[in-house]
Formats: sequence, C-alpha cells, structure tokens
Amino acid sequence: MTDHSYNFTRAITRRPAASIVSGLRARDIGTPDLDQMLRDHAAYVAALKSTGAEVVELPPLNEFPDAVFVEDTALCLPQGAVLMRPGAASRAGEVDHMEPVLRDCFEDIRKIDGPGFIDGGDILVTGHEILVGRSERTDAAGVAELAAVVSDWGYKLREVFTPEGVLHFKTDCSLLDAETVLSTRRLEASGCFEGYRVLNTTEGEEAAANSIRFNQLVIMPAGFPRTAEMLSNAGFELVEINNTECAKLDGGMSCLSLRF
Ligand code: CIR
Repeated sequence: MTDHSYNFTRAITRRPAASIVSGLRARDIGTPDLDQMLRDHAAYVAALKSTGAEVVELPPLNEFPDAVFVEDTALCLPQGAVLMRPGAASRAGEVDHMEPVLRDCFEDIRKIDGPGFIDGGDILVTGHEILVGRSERTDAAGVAELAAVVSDWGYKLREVFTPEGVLHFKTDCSLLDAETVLSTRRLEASGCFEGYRVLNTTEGEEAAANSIRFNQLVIMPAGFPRTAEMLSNAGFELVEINNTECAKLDGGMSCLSLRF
C-alpha cells in the first residue's frame, strides 16, 4: 500500500520575491541574498522533480515577503486540503493566494476559520496520525479546530509542544518513513515521539532536522555532515540543498513546498 505520509505525486512551490529581504526572522543574522536563494530554490524544485513528481511553480508574491514558505498556508491530505490561519499577521493574506491553486488540485477544500491560529509548519503527518505542535504561531484553538476538521476524514490528531525558542514543530523534526522521525534531542526529550523510531540530529547540527522525505529521497539542508552520514548509513538516499539564505529567515526544507 502506498504510504501517503511520504509518497507524493505533486508539490506546490513559490519562487522567492525581491521582498524576501524583509521576511520575518527571530534574530537578525544577515540579509538573505535573492540570487543565491533563487539558485537554491531551483535546486530544491529540481530535487522534487527528480523523483517523478509534478511540481507547480507559482510566481513570486512581492507583497508577502514570506510567501516562498508555502507550507504554512495549508495542510494537504489525500482526502482534501485544509487552508490554515497563520499566526503571523503579515502572513495571513498568503492563504487567499493559495486557495485558488488548491481548488484546482482538490475537490474538498476546508478552512480554519478561527478564532485560533495554526501554521502548516507545526503539522507532521506520520503513517498513522497527525502531530501538531503548539508554538508561537499555533494555539490550542487552532489545533482543536484542525482536529475537528480532519477527524471527519478518519485522522487521529495529537497535540504536542514545540520547544521554547523554536519557530515551528517541523523546524526540529521530519518524517523519514511511516514510523521513523529525524528529531533534535531537545524535541525528542519532550516525549512526543513515543512509539516511533527516532534518529537524532548530531549535536550542533540541529538545523538538519528540517528535512523532508519526498518519495525515495531525503532532501536535507547542506552543511550537516555528521547527520548526513548517519542518515546515509541508515539507508536513506540523500540530496543536500544549500539553505544558507532561507536559514536567515528561520526556514528549511519543509517550508518550501506543499506535498500531496
Ligand atoms: C516565518 O517566520 O514565518 C518565516 N520567516 C519562516 C517560515 C518557515 N516555515 C516553516 O518552518 N514551515
């Protein structure tokens, strides 16, 4: 049986806009370079396509500096898509731009109406459940509303907690196969992955946790050699993508696509 938590036929991405220099960031560690980010983005799209998937490449949205991080706008499942309600005010309008794109791909489109907030980056779909991390962007009401929406499609949703100072739940973890996750030690210590096989990022390489399993590949940020070696020894086929520019805006591999 095809496991929908990591086997995908399509992805949606959006090219970064010149306004990316104004993207949100927790700490200022430098201004992202658009040309470098465009090169990295092209390499990311090429990696997705190399698995045989179709990739919808949306044009830049200059009025939304963070719109390249499409993952936060929606949750895509085989049964349909759920439009999120992003917790950062400057990003709320990105959802209206994603809605028509998703309407072309899904018959059943649902929406988080509020009053709660929820970002796609806080949602990890595994082989048998949906984990949602409360964070600065995702609150209890947002989690509860999503739980109600997806229960109708037969999903169990479990609320967990994103560590203090970490932007999104998936900043610190990714799915490697239906029951294996790659996680930082600090996130695993919260107990949220009980029952899963957990592989840890190496100390000092926490940013490697924001990777994605996409069909046969694990697409990971470049520059984390010890974690890469560990994953490779565990039998995963890796592609490394430069992430220096997205990292200045707290972004990683998952944020850059919607996968379904
Ligand atoms: C933000 O703060 O919203 C963006 N600068 C980064 C979003 C990263 N998205 C994600 O982890 N899913």
